Amino acid sequence: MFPRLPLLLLLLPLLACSGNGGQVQDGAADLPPPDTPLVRLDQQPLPFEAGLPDQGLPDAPPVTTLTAPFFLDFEQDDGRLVGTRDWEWGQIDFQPSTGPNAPCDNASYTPPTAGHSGTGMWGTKLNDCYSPLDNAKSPCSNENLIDDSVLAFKVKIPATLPNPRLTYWEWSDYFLDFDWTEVRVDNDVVQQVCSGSLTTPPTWEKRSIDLKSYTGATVEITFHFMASSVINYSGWYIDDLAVNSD
Ligand SMILES: [Ca+2]
Repeated sequence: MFPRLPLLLLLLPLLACSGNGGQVQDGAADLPPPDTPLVRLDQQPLPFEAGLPDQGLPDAPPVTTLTAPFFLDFEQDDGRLVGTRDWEWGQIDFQPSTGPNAPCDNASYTPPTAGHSGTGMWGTKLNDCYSPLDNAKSPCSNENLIDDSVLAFKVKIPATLPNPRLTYWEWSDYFLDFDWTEVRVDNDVVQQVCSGSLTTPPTWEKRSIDLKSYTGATVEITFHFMASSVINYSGWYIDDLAVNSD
């Protein structure tokens, strides 16, 4: 019935005890015992996490739930945000690679020289132009969330917090509208930069998004970066992020 499967794989369902349903999966030998919780109670996985391993990418770690009000300058740590694909936390160290197949396949890129505060930030790669991931497809229409570069966190917005807002500073240097960005709250699009033109030369700019309709809720906020397969600039950078009262 399964002529290509090793004999051991065929025997594993018979040998397995209850707890994993007898399913055979890659890396099964590395899994913790069935009683070990895989996710802490205050953490939940990305909604698109399940799609990542199939594409050969590492599992995204669980998303931590923060409680508003908070402010993150990303100087000492990553703020417990989670980034997939090109998103990196740290200091800018831009040393663009060169050559016809290098991410920076042109000279029109202007990375920040420092964070909006200090030197720490999140960015779609901190040492090179962003990757030609070819996940931009249709500008302004995000048809496939699974292949985006996603920066994510969850936030509990207490009912006692008046006029809650998401604020952050961004440095935007990408090739509209082949490359574009959007911000989502519980997968509702609350901001898109997908047409027109960006500030030239790029500079740190403040964004502010009203979260009043989410008062009293715990929501997941995600920053989505989409890149075409050609002409990459330095990228999208986020610093000094807060959810607080305006
Ligand atoms: Ca900073």
